[in-house]
Amino acid sequence: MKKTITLLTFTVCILFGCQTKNASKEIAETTPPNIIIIYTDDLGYGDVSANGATELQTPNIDKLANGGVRFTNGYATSSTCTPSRYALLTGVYPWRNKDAKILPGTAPLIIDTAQMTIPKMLKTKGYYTGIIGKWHLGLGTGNVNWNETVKPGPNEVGFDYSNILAATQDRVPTVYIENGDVVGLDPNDPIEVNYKTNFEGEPTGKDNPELTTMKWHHGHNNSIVNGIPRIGFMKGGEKAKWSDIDMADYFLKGAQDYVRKHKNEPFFLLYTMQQPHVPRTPHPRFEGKSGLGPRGDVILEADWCIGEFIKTLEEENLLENTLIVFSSDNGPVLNDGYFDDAVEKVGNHKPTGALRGGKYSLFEAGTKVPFFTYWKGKIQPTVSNALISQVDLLSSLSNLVDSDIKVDDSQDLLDVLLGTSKVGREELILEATSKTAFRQGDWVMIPPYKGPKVNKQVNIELGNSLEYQLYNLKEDVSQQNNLAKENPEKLKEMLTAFEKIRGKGYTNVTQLELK
Ligand code: NG6
Ligand code: CA
Repeated sequence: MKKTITLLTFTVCILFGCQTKNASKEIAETTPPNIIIIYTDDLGYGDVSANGATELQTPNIDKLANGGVRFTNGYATSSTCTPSRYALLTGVYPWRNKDAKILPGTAPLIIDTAQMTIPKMLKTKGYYTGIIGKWHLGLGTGNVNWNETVKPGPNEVGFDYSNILAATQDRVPTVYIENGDVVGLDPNDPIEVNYKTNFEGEPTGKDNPELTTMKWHHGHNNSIVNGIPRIGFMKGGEKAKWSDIDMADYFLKGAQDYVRKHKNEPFFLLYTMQQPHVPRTPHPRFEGKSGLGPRGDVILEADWCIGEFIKTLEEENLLENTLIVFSSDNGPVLNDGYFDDAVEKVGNHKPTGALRGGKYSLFEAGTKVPFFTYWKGKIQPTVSNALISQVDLLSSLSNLVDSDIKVDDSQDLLDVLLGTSKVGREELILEATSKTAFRQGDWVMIPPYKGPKVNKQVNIELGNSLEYQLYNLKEDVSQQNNLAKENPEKLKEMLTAFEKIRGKGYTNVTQLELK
């Protein structure tokens, strides 16, 4: 059908000399474009100078943001990692999958191998697909034996190539896994991982602080690797353990090698960077460079990596035929479990920008993240206020490559991604540790939830309240004025629309407790 229309338009244009063209379709004519998603970990809306940061400069990320579409209403689906990554890859809201929550390193794969994913969709169109970086979507089916090929994992849900860290930089196993195999594993020194009990005789952050070079603040007091106490216990695999300070370079090189190797075929790359998640371990080249402590330093490091990566794309003449999407899996946090000066040295830097909340929060800073699309010579630089979510990538990219695959929660917003339309979604469900809120137009409604108002350990407001909350983001982007009481009509309208998608039984508050 699409082809017939294109042919018709083409014929009509030859006959009558068309001046106006369907912009996004014309863009897609340079088919098939390579597609790269650069996905950072815990980078806040305000952590990027293109989004207004003044205390730290991110010139390479800015190049994407200012040379493409810079979204001011671009969302991760969740304010934590696993659910956001799940939705990005599958086009399904994370709250539909009860397992889509922060996973231990031993968790089984939470994507059904029969489920549609971005890489699977792209493979139907002849793409080579790869992921390099953080995974955190579970591996195997239960008891993983890390000394054999670990599966199912990324390669079973659509990736031809994978080189990943299993969960997070602060969780064991602290090894890279390439196409299911631990990189550099010595069979005589097998790896064992346990999240409940330690292995006899193995030191821990809790009992052996003298062996740590980074101190834990909350959690993070199990096995010690490279002087850093982690979450979870691990034994063996000495030679295979990653070097934290070299991780950024390792993944960058992987991403560069990947594009060089696959430049002659359409490729997809999901480059999932570990920065600025804890533990923040900048390479010595970046140590002290931001003046904001290690958190700022690793943001500079990530920005540098992106610059080097773009250089590679330029050198290989790939930039004109590659769509780059840049985003982050959730909002920012300063102290996420280690004493690393993130709080002490933040100074005037505002990782959340003007937004309320942060990582783990139902408030805006939890899910509204840096979101940019860049395609040299194809996307015209613009700022877009259109509402868009990472869950929309599957159906939008599907349209880009002329595939018919669509997933219900994922809206086809290709024109919005390419900047030729500024009409985004009408509504979006936002999620934070299994609690959900609702954005519609300029409004956000947060239903009542029991729970602490502030997560004291990370010092972030979570959005819990026994009252309904209603904010008009156009007038109040910082969510300071709860309009629920003075606007009962709007509240009711939002609640009805929310429950139509979300169903009932989403809150832990009963009618009696409502204020
Ligand atoms: C939390 C960790 C935090 C971080 C987070 C996952 C503790 C006390 N906190 O449980 O440090 O690892 O999980 O972050 O252990 S995420 O970005 O992958 O969702
Ligand atoms: Ca994250």
